[in-house]
Amino acid sequence: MPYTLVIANKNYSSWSLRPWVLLRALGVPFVERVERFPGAGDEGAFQRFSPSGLVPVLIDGDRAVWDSLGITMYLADRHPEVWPSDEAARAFAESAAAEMHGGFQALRGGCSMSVGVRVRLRDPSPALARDVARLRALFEEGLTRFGGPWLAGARFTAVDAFYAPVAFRVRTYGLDVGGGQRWVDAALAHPAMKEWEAAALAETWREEGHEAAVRAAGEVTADHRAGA
Ligand SMILES: N[C@@H](CCC(=O)N[C@@H](CS)C(=O)NCC(=O)O)C(=O)O
Repeated sequence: MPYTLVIANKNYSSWSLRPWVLLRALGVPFVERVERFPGAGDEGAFQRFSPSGLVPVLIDGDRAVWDSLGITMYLADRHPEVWPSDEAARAFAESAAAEMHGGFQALRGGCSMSVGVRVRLRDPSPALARDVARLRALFEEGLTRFGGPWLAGARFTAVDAFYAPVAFRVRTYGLDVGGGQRWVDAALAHPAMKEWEAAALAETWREEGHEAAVRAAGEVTADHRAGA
């Protein structure tokens, strides 16, 4: 039986994108199940299938594995290509993925993922500017040390999956990641990212919390989603 990956709306769900793009990029078969973000009055809806009440969740037989990091660790035990094989590249990839998982709060809060929308940011906070500067340094380091086109070398691995939502954010909000733009362009052109983007653009359902977060960040200059 292939894995089942439970995710939320592709336009918004940055955490869902990580294991989804990892599995697709590695060619690991899985069945996708999309659950819409719960609306007002239905807040606990994801608790019906997710131990944490959040997505993504990977279902493997009678086992539910949750959290994008937990899922990545679980997959790495079964698919060695999840991380780079070179030790130095692997140390960089694991550290950078952990940093993304636990950090970049200003980026997450101030530049909510909305794949189909373009925004002119208003007054980026000093904390957001620090996060963007850190992204630039991290991307440039990975590309320089391991030769690209991916963050830890010639193969797309879990570190690229962890930063995949950032590629969409960089485009949506016009963030300047310097030499890291080379990775952003490669990520946005990857067939798995293109597939995710096409599905995100086809979604007509809107979730007001995410929409409000995007409007709060700046002026919406374009919306490429169906029905917009
Ligand atoms: N640390 C978790 C975060 C997961 C998360 O926040 N998921 C969001 C969707 S992107 C969610 O399920 N939200 C539903 C809710 O808050 O009701 C992970 O890495 O998977």
